[in-house]
Amino acid sequence: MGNGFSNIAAFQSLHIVMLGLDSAGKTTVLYRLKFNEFVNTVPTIGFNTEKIKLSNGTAKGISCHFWDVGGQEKLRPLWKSYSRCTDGIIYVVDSVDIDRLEEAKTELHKVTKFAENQGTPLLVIANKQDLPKSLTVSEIEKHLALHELSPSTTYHVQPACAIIGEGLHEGMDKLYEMIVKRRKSLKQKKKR
Ligand code: G3D
Ligand code: MG
Repeated sequence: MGNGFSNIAAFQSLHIVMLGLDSAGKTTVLYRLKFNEFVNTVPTIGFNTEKIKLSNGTAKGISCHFWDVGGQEKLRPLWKSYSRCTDGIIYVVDSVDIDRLEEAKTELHKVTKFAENQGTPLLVIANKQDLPKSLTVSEIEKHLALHELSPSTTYHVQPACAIIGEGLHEGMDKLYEMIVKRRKSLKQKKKR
């Protein structure tokens, strides 16, 4: 029996891709989850990858293979191949970089429209909530026009501060729940 979550934990690790504009905080999120401490980052040229066993919340014990792909414009063509057929997409946004939210929106909508990403659960991390004038979850949701995403894309927006780790485990729990739900519904569809 159980809640269905343990089934996934037992036999595999999840494949998660982390995307977002350069300097949004992706690499800080990655190493915060990996080492549970702040790691000073340098701009990512290419990608970083880490296998991480989540240590908190409902998703505790779940192994995830994270791919943190560079967000500079010249690296964004890589996003398509890295996001293909993943279990979940994490999209990190700098909540104070209002000038680049339109660009962040365009890039996010591009990624979710790829045929291979249809229905892949999306966790938006509204990062840098520690900074003054950071936008709220509903403002980020509006700027990114999340309501315009395909109805098959389930999403959650998580306020966070990656440097101290606040909000990251809550966000991972939400992503995990969405992944489990999707798997269940795909399984049921197959049975029919
Ligand atoms: P990226 O991988 O998305 O390109 P990084 O982004 O993880 O390299 O982070 C870019 C900068 O944002 C870093 O600062 C990092 O410390 C900072 N940062 C990441 N998360 C947060 C946060 O939650 N709050 C604040 N205030 N800063 C954050 P530097 O100074 O090294 O460029
Ligand atoms: Mg980086």
